[in-house]
Amino acid sequence: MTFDLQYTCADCEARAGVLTTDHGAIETPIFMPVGTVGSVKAVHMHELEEDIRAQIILGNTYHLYLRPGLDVLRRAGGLHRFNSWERPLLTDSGGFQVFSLAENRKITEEGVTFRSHIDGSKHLFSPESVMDIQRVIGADIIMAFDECCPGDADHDYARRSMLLTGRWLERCLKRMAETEPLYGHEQQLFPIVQGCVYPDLRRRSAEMVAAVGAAGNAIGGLAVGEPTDKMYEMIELTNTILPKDRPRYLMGVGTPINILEAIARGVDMFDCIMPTRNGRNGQLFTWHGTINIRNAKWADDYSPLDPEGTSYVDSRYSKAYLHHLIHTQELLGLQIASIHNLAFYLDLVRQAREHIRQGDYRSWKTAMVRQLDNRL
Ligand code: PRF
Repeated sequence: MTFDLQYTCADCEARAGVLTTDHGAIETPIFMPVGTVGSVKAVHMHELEEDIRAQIILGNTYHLYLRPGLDVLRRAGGLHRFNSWERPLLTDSGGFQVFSLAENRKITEEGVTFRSHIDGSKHLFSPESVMDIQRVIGADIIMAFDECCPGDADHDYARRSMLLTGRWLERCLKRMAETEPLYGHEQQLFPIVQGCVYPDLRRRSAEMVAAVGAAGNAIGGLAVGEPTDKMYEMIELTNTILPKDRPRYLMGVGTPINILEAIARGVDMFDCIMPTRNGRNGQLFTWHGTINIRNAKWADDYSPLDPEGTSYVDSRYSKAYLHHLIHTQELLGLQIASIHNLAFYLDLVRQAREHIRQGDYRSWKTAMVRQLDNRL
């Protein structure tokens, strides 16, 4: 895996590069649609490739381990073959989902025991088992097993949690060194910086992560209830320590504005359920702000969904039609909204990349943030 940094901004930390994996290249900054169980909800691979122009998608270790399970994934030849996505894949480690979804969680030095949110069955995730599971899933980029501590944790809890994540990272690295990819393509482990909103903890965690010399690094534990300004401050601080010549992935963030602000602070990769989940609830993202398509004001608006949108749904369907589909709970409504929002997020990072290349990212970002903040 290589990362070729092509352009850097003179007046902010934004950068544009190319991350090359055995399944192809990713132009950064990039947004990665979330395909939790191996499918991006309501969206076909063909639409992801041709219309949304996604370059990499995400899967979740926690969900894939529970269903379809490792036997099926192994026999299928890994997730790329199982879901027919031939471009790059990234899997999250379960170090977040186990905390947000599983029941009866118990954290020990060894790992986390939990009960499945699906059938109540009991499981243990450890750094070693999570590396083994991610070998079976076979994503190009796999994430370290971490504890994402809540945004309102006190310093003592956050410190102990960050240090545990550090010890788990050592065990992840050891397991990776002892095992081989199963399907002939390279897999790279990205470590995750934690430390909640405490600068001393963030600094220490980032130093531990930087010392690993990984192919890429992630920033976790943000957008979990802390104030937005704190999030930006932690991103800035962390990126003074993480190596400049490796991609930086901000996990689970965020709104279009969050993404533009984080790019200005040196982040290269993003994922978030917001475009798909909010889309299914009728929230549409546009360059002029967000639309709630359920609102009565759209019932009689026959103009195109988004005249500036880049996907075919934007010109083909009207606002009134999508309003109707969402109100009648038609499956097509979920599809149209998801395609629109994902195409918008990919367009957002493509435009960001173009402005970094042109050298006017900072001023463009300031103007866009003002526009994106509207509710239409
Ligand atoms: N850790 C992991 N996955 C994550 C997060 C984290 O901290 C977050 C936090 N925003 C989202 N997804 N492993």
